[in-house]
Amino acid sequence: MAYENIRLEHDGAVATLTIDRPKALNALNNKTLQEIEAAVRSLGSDTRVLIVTGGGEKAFVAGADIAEMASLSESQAQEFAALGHRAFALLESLTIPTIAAVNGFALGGGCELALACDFIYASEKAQLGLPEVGLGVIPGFGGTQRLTRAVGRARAKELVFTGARIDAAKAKEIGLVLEVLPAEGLLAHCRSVAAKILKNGPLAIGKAKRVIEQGADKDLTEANTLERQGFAELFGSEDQREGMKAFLEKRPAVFTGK
Ligand code: DAK
Repeated sequence: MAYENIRLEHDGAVATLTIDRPKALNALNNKTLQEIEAAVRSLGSDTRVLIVTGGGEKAFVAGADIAEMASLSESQAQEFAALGHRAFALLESLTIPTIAAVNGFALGGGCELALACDFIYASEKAQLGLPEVGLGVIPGFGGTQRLTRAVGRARAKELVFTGARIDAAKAKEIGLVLEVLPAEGLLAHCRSVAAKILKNGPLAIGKAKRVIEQGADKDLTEANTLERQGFAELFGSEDQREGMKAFLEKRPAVFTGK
């Protein structure tokens, strides 16, 4: 499929989704959100890791498109919100690992897009923040909730109430990003992490992702029950048999995701 505002590239089992509208610092307008939704929906079972990044030199995504939002009618705003929620929920529901490569401004909806991924690596140039209150609104693509889960209530409130932009080093200090890389090494780092992931059993990774996500909002007993069920469900899979057989035969496992 031909896209206007994004690129979806496949390199073996790793797909890279680039939000690519540099003239507007990759801001999310209606068309871009539609394309993100279509791209995520198009991923087949041959894709096992998704990297999300921004096109151009300056931005990951500078937020929802303010110029487009400013003139929305109430019903258009509802459609825009529903589309955004659909696209973000779809991204978050992927069973494969998703890595945000934040290469510049990740503000508002852009920061929320990164937060909807499993984890974030940032370039030294990255600036992250949720400036929505300065526009008279609050984050609307899950930012208040996901940021709070990522960095805790007080930090999340500080960032949301002040609308402050923080640099990559500060974002790492508070646990919002995992690592800070030189700009030219950011994607290579994400790909090297993807390569490590690809050596492991895809069914097990999908299951681990599910129990981590579902368990995070439960008490420990209930969460551990989920883990136990997930562990047991993997027995009988070809991946489980192959993983353990390969270990005993002292060779690398060849996983099929079955
Ligand atoms: N929207 C539209 N255009 C944008 C943009 C944005 N968010 N950010 C930048 N641009 C455009 C600029 O207007 C400019 O366009 P031209 O003037 O060249 O035509 C071009 O990108 C380059 O930007 P600047 O000239 O401003 O570049 P600077 O380096 O000087 O500044 C900046 C970079 C990132 C600091 C600055 O552009 C900036 O402050 N941008 C806005 C950042 C922001 O406030 N982002 C949050 C947007 S609000 C919802 C769900 C979610 C949301 C809303 C509703 N519902 C569920 C209902 C989310 C809201 C947001 O994300």
